[in-house]
Amino acid sequence: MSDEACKREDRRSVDPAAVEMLRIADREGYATIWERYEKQQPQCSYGQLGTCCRICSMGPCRIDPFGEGPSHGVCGATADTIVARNLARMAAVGSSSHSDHGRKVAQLLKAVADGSNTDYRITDGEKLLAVAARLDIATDGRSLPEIAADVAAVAINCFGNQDEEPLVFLEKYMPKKRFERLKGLEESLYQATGAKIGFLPRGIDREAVDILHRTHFGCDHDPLSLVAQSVRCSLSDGWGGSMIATELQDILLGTPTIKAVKANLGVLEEESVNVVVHGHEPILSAKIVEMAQSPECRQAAEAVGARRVNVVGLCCTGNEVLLRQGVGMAGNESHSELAIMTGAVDAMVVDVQCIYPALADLSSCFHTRFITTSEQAKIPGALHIQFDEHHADAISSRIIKTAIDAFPNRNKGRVYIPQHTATAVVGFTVEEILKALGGTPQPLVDLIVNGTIKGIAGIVGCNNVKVQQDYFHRVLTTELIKRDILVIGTGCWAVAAAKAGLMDLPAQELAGPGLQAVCKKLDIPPVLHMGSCVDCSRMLNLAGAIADHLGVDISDLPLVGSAPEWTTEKAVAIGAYFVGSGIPVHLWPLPPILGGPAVTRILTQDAKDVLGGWFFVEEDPVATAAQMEAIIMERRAALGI
Ligand code: SF4
Ligand code: MSK
Repeated sequence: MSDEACKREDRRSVDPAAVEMLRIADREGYATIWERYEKQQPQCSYGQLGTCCRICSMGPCRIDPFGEGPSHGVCGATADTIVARNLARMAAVGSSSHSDHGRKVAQLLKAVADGSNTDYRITDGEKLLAVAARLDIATDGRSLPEIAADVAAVAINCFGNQDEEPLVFLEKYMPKKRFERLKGLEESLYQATGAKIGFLPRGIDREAVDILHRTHFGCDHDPLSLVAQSVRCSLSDGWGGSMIATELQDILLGTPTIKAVKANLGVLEEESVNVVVHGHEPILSAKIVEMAQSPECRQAAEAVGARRVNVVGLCCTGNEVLLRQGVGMAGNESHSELAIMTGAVDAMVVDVQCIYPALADLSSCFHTRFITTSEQAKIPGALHIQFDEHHADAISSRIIKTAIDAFPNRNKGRVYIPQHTATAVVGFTVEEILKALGGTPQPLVDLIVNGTIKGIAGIVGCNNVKVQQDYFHRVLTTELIKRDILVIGTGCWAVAAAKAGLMDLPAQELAGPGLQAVCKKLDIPPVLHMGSCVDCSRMLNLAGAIADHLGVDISDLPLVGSAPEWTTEKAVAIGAYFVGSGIPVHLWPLPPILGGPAVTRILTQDAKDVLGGWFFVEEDPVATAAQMEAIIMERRAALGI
């Protein structure tokens, strides 16, 4: 079924596999996010505009920005204060989610280095040496565990750093010009106002706690100060927590390489025990993939009449094992319920983030074991098998055994797997991109300078029930490559692009003549999968490599970002650290800031001059592509290219 046919067919999703499953959901009466969304209508317009506050017990207070009601909360807070405080809290939660993920990876690296964890090992020694070099850690004549211990110590210290100096990871990874610009900005604002407004993060934990403190009742009410801290905290995620997660996961689990994989619900196998891994942290899921291939698991699966244990991914945990281990991708966020409805999932194993609590109830309608594993993400109705990385082998074996035990209970008459998969060529880490270019960014720079490629668009983010699933992702991506703009990205967007065939080599034909010729020469698709949400740090590193190579700031480069179909607070943090890094960012659906005119002006206009990056919103994907192209052309003109 073509996209257009799907669009007519079902306003909920443009994905043909989803359309088939939604027909089953309608027939059988399974509740879905779409149905629950309908039941929530009309949603609160104060919430949509960001003007409701329940920070203290004199509230909740709400302000109608159209002048119909009170103009101030009980304490006197304005709409802008309320909007800015809510935004800051979103940025703090999003940053904390990514960064706490990074913390666990740093602790694991420490344990592997000191020998207290033997279930994991240093898989990519070359990457360890590269990270150590970046952090100015001595490597000559030292063993890998010794170097890893130092890398882990620097990373762990970034979380709890108590002094006023900028975060070490940020200082070592951020391009010089961007670092100096943010430092200069702090100084000039201090000289102009006499007040401290910081943009360079100090400690990762500290910046999030700072937001919790300053948004407490009776603290920071200044929209500019609150927005600046939101950016600072988000920068501690992008160049700190997420960077640590990506770099150290590569050391422990291996840096992804380019490979071809399959994406969509058709990766489930009727004759196999299907285990779906879902969430964000690959420390457990990588083990599950490894264990599923062991002779014991294979024999146990055969003993219950299954062909094998087939591990597939969802969301960002899926992206992690997709890129490193070539595991099939069952889908993005909105596919999670649909996967269970196939009746072919024997276990869905979740770690943290982006997991609908509804999955527990839905699983109980089937034989599916819904297994939570993190103390930070427990869900009533789930089977909880506590993960502990010190016993990772044993726990992952137990999880697979649970799935195998569930297989005989499968009602074969209820199994329906939509036969849709697309091939995707994935694994475009900075290392792989540079390798394809001959080891230096120069060929890419040349292609951009001579206009063969106009610029680069980074797309991130989720599925959102307010947008037809994958529609914005597909149309925007197709429109951009048509305009000779290379598209890179992560997260659920990457899954959408993979499912749509946009990451397969035939998609080269959809690209404009310049991009098409380059992709054909390099034998790559025009749309590059760079990983999971924390791997947005890879996009920062690519931007940084090009900027440093040219001796310019990131904000000078023809780069632009988008988070169409965004859902989570993590997307707010990603958008804010892109903006803080000098990259303009498109958002859809509307962020909850429009009730604060000053906040809206700061983020959509003032930020352009101050940071070089800013937010803009647009509902139509074709119009969005046109605006993104216009930004790229404006930057090209400013560079004189
Ligand atoms: Fe209302 Fe002010 Fe309390 Fe918010 S902090 S709930 S605006 S009184
Ligand atoms: S999983 S943050 S829904 S991209 Fe990273 Fe997808 Fe968005 Fe979660």
